[in-house]
Amino acid sequence: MFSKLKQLKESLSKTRDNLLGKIGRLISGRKIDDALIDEIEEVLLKADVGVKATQKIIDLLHRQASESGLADEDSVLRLLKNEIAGILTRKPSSKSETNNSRPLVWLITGVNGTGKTTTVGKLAHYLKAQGKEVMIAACDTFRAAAVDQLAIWAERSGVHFMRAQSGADPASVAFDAATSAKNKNIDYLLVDTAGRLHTKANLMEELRKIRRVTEKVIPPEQIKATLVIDGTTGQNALSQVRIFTETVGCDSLVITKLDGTARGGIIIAIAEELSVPVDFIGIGEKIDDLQPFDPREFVEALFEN
Ligand SMILES: Nc1nc2c(ncn2[C@@H]2O[C@H](COP(=O)(O)OP(=O)(O)OP(=O)(O)O)[C@@H](O)[C@H]2O)c(=O)[nH]1
Ligand SMILES: [Mg+2]
Repeated sequence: MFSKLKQLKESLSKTRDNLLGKIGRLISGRKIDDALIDEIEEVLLKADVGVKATQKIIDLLHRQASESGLADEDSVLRLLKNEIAGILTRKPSSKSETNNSRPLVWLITGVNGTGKTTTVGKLAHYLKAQGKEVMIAACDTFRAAAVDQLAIWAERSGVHFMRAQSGADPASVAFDAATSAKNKNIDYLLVDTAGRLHTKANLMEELRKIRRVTEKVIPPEQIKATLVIDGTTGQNALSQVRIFTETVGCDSLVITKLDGTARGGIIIAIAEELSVPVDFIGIGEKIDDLQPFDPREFVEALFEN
């Protein structure tokens, strides 16, 4: 049986090697001085930990080195682990955890190809396995093949599925699905939307319309806008969050493709710089390659083989 933590450790292996593996190799047998701390800073920045979180970690290293001395490799790694754990666990609580009304609508947004449709399929599977009634609204009217794939996943998981006809108005599908979900006492309505560049005003307006129309049926506090970020994107992720927040709101994040990337440090940058919680992480292409983001497990997977 493949345990959850083992799955997480395997998928984070490249990030772990790029981040702590590199730092470990760097400091092995060397004196912990300013020059070495500069090199550690470079590793953190290259691993997408972000300027702010990196600065925080580096300041701490300098302080610790001058005050009590950082004797060895282990004390540096221990300090890094504590600091990263501290940054990741400061996450604000997510909207859905505090709301008992149903249905809860998750409006899944994001730029092209980040893994939205795949995430909707995985999420439906995850929630269904927890005994929830789930409906998917496929509001992407551009990618028929992807919608067909999603329909197959929905059927396999035994969840309700509503699709847009090609060329239909995505907002009208969202409206129909919201109405149906309400009548059927569905717990979760997952709305998959087409990928859009956050710089294209007309597409962002379409997203706003999907939200507006859904709010005609479902109270706004039951609607969660969830932005899907590709974990391999690097620092651009931060501006995606900012712009989606301005246009359609951003209540939570899903970070995908953390398997196979060495740039998983982005999740540390996001936690340090933005007040949006990470709800789930995507760690593969299969239907069960999605995990609720657990900061403690994440740190453990990042630090231990
Ligand atoms: N390795 C890996 N691949 C993923 C993950 N999530 C999605 N993918 C892959 O990323 C590609 C794009 O996924 P989609 O779900 O179609 O992305 P999308 O955001 O819906 O794309 P658009 O609707 O075109 O914007 C597919 O090949 C997925 O299998 C993940 O967590 N890990
Ligand atoms: Mg899609």
